[in-house]
Amino acid sequence: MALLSHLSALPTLEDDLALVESKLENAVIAKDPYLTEIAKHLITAGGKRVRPGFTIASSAVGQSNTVSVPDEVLMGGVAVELVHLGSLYHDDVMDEAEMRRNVPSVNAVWGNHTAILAGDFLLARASEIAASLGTEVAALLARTIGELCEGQILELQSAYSLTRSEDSYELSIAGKTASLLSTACRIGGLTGELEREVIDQLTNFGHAYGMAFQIVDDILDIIATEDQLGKPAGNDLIEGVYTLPVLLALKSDIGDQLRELLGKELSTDARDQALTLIRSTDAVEKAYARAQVWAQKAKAELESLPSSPATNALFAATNHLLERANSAG
Ligand code: GRG
Repeated sequence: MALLSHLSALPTLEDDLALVESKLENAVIAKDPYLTEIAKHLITAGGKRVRPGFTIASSAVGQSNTVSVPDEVLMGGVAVELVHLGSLYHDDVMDEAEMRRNVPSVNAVWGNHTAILAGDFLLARASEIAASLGTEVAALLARTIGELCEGQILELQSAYSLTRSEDSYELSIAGKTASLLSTACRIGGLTGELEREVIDQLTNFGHAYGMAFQIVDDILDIIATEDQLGKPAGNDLIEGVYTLPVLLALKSDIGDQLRELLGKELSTDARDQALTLIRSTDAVEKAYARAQVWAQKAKAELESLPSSPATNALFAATNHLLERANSAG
């Protein structure tokens, strides 16, 4: 819960997230206990719950009193986290990942076919909950699932490409990551019945935060230690996913040396050489500056929102994001 545990600005968040937790477990009960166990696997494994946290905080923007949020908001958070979970089940199949949230991945335990179907089951439950929250929420979540797929497909299309552009990178992370964070906030605003203008500002906040979030994640893959990541650094390089720090390093003095190593499958030795090369440039610093620009945009949206404990909590979350990248490595 590292990203949210410091959100003392919103004292009710912890209790609300505990309610989300039991609602999540209830939401994935299937007729067959076998499917229930698989669908619960990553829920009980943990996760930061950033998205439901943002749904809850967004719904409370402008409220001076800190009371627990209504059930509709909590269920909105549950629907968003279920989509996130479904995408992780599918992502781990695509990456042949062995671990997720510090436990063996669903595909590693039950195989690819079961992992895909269980991921579909989570999306189905998310859709059912979204439908109970109204047509607008249902349509929004459906559109967001489409955006996740579009972002991911774009990333696949440029796998191992040394000519991947920064624009293509941005478009991909907008779809695969920022869209769901933005929707988490929008659903908080919608289920909290906030004013349209505020809902739009929260949506923009979530998008900008999500862009910074993914850039920081991509920086960590280059600079963090295996201990900090729970997996070896440079995993994206192994998968041929060339993220912003890599694209910036390709433009630097060592660009030609890096190009020699990349563009194909990598041995662990070649990955380590590539990491050393990238770290020797100012690419990480430049990528961090880009994350800072998005974080500033996120905070600018919050500045025009009514001040409240929830607004302060979203501010704190944005600042904490940048500290994460600063303290790694
Ligand atoms: C079926 C919805 C669906 C999508 C299919 C596979 C796919 C298309 C999209 C993958 C999207 C993806 C995994 C994006 C990465 C998002 C991301 C930054 C994940 C890590 O999020 P955290 O750090 O993880 O919030 P925890 O475990 O804390 O929840």
